[in-house]
Amino acid sequence: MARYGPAEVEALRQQAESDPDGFWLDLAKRLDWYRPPTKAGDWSYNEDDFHIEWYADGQLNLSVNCLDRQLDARGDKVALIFEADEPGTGRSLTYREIYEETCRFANLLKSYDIGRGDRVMIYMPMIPEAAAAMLACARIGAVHSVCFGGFSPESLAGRISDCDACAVITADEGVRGGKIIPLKLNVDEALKESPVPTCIVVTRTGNDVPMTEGRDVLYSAVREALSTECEPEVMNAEDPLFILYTSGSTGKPKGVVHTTGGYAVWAATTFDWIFQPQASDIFWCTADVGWITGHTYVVYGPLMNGATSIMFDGVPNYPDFGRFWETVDRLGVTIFYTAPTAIRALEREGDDWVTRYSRESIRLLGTVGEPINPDAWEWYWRVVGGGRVPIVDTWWQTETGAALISPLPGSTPMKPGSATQPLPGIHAILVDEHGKELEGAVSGNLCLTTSWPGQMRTVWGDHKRFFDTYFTTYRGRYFTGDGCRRDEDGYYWITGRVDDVINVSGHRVGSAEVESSLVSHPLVAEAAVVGYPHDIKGSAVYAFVTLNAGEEGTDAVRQELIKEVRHDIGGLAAPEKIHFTPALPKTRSGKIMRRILRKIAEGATDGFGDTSTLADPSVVDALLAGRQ
Ligand code: 6R9
Repeated sequence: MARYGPAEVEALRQQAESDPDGFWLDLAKRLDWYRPPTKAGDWSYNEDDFHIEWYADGQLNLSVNCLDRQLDARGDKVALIFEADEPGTGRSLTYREIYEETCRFANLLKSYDIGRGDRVMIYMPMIPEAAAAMLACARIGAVHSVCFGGFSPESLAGRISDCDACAVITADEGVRGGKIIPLKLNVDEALKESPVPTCIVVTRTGNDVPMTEGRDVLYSAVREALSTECEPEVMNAEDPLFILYTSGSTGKPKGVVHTTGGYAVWAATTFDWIFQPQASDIFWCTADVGWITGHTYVVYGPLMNGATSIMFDGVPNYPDFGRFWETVDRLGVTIFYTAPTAIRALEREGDDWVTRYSRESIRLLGTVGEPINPDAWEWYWRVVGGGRVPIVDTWWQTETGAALISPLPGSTPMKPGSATQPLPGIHAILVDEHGKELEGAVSGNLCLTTSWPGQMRTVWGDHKRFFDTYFTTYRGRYFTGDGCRRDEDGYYWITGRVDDVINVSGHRVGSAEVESSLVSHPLVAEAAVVGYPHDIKGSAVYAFVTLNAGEEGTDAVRQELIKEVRHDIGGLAAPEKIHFTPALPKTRSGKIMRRILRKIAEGATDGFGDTSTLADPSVVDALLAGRQ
């Protein structure tokens, strides 16, 4: 039975409205505090008084809430199941084991004099040591920043220097889809550009990797000697917990900062509300810890709730397209949470890959990362879920820390393709381009009018950028960057990004970043990048490129440019299409008219709207002629 049935959810909603402080303080009671907070939120989105704080007088340690706190009741319960790339070759760690591993890691960090407020970069595969590394940072008050293993050395270096990390934790190599990922070699390359004094290397494959004397330490060589106890630091609720870099519509990736107390409360609460974990659940969120979904719903949310969480280090199509469902049966997965892009990719391969497995253990399905088209939703519901289990479509962002719009299974009726309604305490509105709030069934830009505990607190090193990015488009409101439709039942249907962020397979790619990578190539004069609809990826990267005079846009140049983007950012940002054009459509003031580029990328041949402000309207014809 649902713990949050319609009556309980209604009671939460009512309390959130009638007694917000009491509501938020009650949520904080699910954690262990050294000093319980007496204050809930204290915030203002206005420029003259801009600040966001939650539970400011509370003190806690997040690793204690994930680990120590669980030891008495469930020390021998499995906390993490490592599901390795090669099916059946993983291992499990109990709460006591991950506690001890975390303490060892924490002691190792401390031996290098790493402590409160220091930044530690984590560049690892999805192995339990990645979680231990994160939790170890939380234990000693260091701020972790996880960089997804698919990002290039260049991207890693940029992050290391932006947050001035004092150490990197990595693995010798990763293994995904049967292929080796040279993590340590990548780190070595990154460290040439952005050196750090300490690099800890965890063994994953055991293959030889170069080690730099005095800087690199092999974890397996020192592990035994490290104590399995480590006194946790007493952290203030507003002390930073982690930095996670994410792409925005301008410039380099932003270091999104989350703090300890508010993030912990919101991650723990939403995991409980949305997944309603039972003691015997085996929870599988397929995300990598390099993304916010991995932080909140692979590591912190499940562990704070004493759940068993799977860390999946593979891909959906290895060794074959049945991987997810074979694993579900083998591990007895009860809750399965993945991205629409994976669902679409699997749907295309046919039902047989799914139906040859029983999947009878599954009681709840979830999606996250991008809008799910009703067709894919239906397939997920009918074929994967056998038409018998609810689907939670959870809308949220790196910036929001945890889910904000989502059904609560058992009390929110579902509609295929809709993330349904804001969670209790969350105030979502739609505004027009002038910021006027729109009522009723309508489409607009999605904003939040009030703060919530899991809200990001700043952009690392650039507080002004935080304010400018999120609070100036519509004064006094947090703007999500998403477009959204609300229907007559008050349900929200996210339509996707309305800014220059491209959501590729549920991962954010900034147009500006790809453009700056392209123009760094010596042959390129100018580039403009937009997203266009893609069957599997949701959106894909479409690059319009103007080469230097006299250069020819050959296939070889195309390959060169793709290589450049892979090198500068990583494979996921690589353009799917490169369209060479003698010129880009610009206004007389020199602004690129992306609206036109988006239309062309979508395949339109007319209907470009008003092109009279273009400096040279004939550019559009040239663009159409140059389409591949
Ligand atoms: C958690 C995460 C955030 C962007 C967000 C939106 C899109 C996420 C969604 C969704 C429709 C959902 N998004 N969940 N769109 N329905 N259920 O994905 O964070 O990587 O920061 O991306 O993803 O466009 O603004 P992040």
